[in-house]
Amino acid sequence: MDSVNAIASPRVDGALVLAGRFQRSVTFGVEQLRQYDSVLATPFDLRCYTTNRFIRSVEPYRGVLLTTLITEAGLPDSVPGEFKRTVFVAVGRDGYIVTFSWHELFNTPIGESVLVAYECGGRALDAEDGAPILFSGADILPAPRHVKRLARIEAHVLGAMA
Ligand SMILES: Nc1nc2c(c(=O)[nH]1)N[C@H]1C(S)=C(S)[C@@H](COP(=O)(O)O)O[C@H]1N2
Ligand SMILES: [Mo]
Repeated sequence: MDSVNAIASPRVDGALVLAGRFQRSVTFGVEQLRQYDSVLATPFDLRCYTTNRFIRSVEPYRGVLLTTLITEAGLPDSVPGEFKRTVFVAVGRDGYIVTFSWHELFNTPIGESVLVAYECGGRALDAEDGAPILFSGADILPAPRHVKRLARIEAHVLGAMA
């Protein structure tokens, strides 16, 4: 579904907040996430980047594309073209952070498999499973950008250093 059922509201526990240099701040609970078109990921092996350790095999995730949520919040547009120098910072409840650029999400195939997942192998994910999970399906080693308990997506518009 395209229309917004996302509510601009104060943070609710377990909800995902998009804030910073978006056109508006938006909060999504799982029920809101489920109202968008969903994407089914392919199964993969979760493997740590730092140690190359195999963690586990993951059944197909179902979720909403991160680009869909970003589009709901609105890319920055106060200066022409600034949306192209935006980076998105994803933050877990524990403070764990990963980054995405506008280019990789909107101008490369990577963005077509970056999901905020709420289901795995046909079963709803709960908080203990790490829901909602942000996951980048095209990464070489998936564990770093497999963020459990995703809490926030921030938009930052970069400028050149003086
Ligand atoms: N919220 C959150 N997600 C995270 C991390 C973290 O510290 N916090 N670590 C990442 C890294 S580096 C690894 S290797 C895996 C570890 O997955 P596991 O906790 O299921 O073993 O989670 C990834 N997702
Ligand atoms: Mo890791």
